[in-house]
Amino acid sequence: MDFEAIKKCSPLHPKPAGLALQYGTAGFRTKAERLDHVMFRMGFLAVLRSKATAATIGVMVTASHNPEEDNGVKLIDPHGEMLHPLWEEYATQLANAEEQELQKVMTEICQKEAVDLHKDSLVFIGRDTRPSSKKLSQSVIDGIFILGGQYHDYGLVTTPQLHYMVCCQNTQGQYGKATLEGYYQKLAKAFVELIKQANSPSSGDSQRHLKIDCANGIGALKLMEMERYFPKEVLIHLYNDGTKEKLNHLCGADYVKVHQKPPRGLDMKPNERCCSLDGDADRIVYYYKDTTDHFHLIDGDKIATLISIFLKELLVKVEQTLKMAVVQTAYANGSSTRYLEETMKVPVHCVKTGVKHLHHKAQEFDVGVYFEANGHGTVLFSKAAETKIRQVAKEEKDDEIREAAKMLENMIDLINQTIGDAISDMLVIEAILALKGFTVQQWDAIYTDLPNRLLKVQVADRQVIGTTDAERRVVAPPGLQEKIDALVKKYKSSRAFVRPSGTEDIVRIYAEADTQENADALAHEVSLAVY
Ligand code: 16G
Ligand code: ZN
Repeated sequence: MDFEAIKKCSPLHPKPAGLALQYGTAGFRTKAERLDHVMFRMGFLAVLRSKATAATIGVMVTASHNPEEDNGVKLIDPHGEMLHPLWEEYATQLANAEEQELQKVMTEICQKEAVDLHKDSLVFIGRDTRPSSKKLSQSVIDGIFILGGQYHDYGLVTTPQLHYMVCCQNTQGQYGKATLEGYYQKLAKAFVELIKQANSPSSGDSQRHLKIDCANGIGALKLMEMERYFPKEVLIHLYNDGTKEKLNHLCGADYVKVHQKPPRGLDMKPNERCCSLDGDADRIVYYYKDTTDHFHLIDGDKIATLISIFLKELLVKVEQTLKMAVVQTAYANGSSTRYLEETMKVPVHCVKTGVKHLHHKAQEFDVGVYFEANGHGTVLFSKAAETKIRQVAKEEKDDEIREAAKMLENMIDLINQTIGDAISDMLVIEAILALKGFTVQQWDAIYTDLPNRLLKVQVADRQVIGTTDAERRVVAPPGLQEKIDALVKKYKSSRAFVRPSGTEDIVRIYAEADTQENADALAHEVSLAVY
């Protein structure tokens, strides 16, 4: 490592005095103007990680659904998954090291991880549409350059697209081609094949319309690029495309989910199917309003349910021994868990918030469907399941079974298995709705959500709250869980939990009950207990 060069360049990306940041659930996130040194240093870390794994590593510059003034960065591991927890630690140490400590911290990482500095390295870089992202990604490149690493800058891409590129590159093209063209072609081919298997849409209209709120972000650009690959049966209409308004401002998947109301900038007629992406297009929620102007949100739980129904019907025909499960977090609506377990007889597992926990658990099954209620999710197919499905699709003599296997095969190709992907999920959902002849109302009616409320409170130190049982119970401070238990008992069909946020300096409160008034009241009472 050329420490002289590092010493010379590092002051060009100075760390603001006293600033300490943490690599959180989805990397570093804060105001963009505080992140230049972090970006530069993540360039270093990506090179070291690439050498340590002898694989290509990704660096994505984005702050997802956060305000336009924020930014963030996260590293992507070789199979397109989130960064290894040990390296999250290193990332924090490196980001917070004072100038004169940099050499020591880097040497320690190299020693602990036995990094061979003579090895080659390759880093893929991507960024969202924030005004600050271009300059910040240039700082990542500066860091890579100083360590003599190779890089490829994909420029403007969605987060899931960069995860996809990293996975393609490290599997020597087995997962697909590591280009945007390759991504669009793979998804479009699978989507067109699936749509072909659908009978004409139940509405009688030969075209299916979908209105998309793009959160004024990257999703709009990428959907425009992809549109020419779509079959003519599907017509998408883009709103909040970033040409007029600010990123994530009063729109996007997070806004719609949290406020349970439509985004600004999308004119919605009764019973029209609409959806919202978030700022880096890794989340999606659907919604519509009925003829009485009542807003219906179809969140990640209902997406998971729709996908599970579809997959289960096919798996029963193709190969009954394949084990399917759904992975959720504590935020999953109680009605969804109940429907999946009791009506569908699908095992459901609850894990801690954050994609890496869901992804990890879903890997245990032949078919692991995971979704957070906020709309982030995907489906993972084990190697064994994929091999079996492809074999049946090719060799099976019975037409019905072979057709079912072919649908599953196309689903495998259509879903982005590296991470939740709003564009890929949207195509999966559109295909399933078309294949099942479902309207958005029929989908919504699968089960009725329990009324719920999400609140956040500011406390002196959110880390004093310790949780267990996949964040559903608190173990600290003493007495808090007993208070919550007593409050929950006051309401029918109720449930409540609190957890420290992994992305903001706040504590989140979630409550569910038989009526909206009760859910609101319970959430409020729990928030008072937290203070
Ligand atoms: C991050 C997570 C998301 C999670 C959210 C929770 C990833 C890629 N993203 O955005 O999955 O739902 O954090 O935020 O893991 P919170 O801890 O502030 O509630
Ligand atoms: Zn996101």
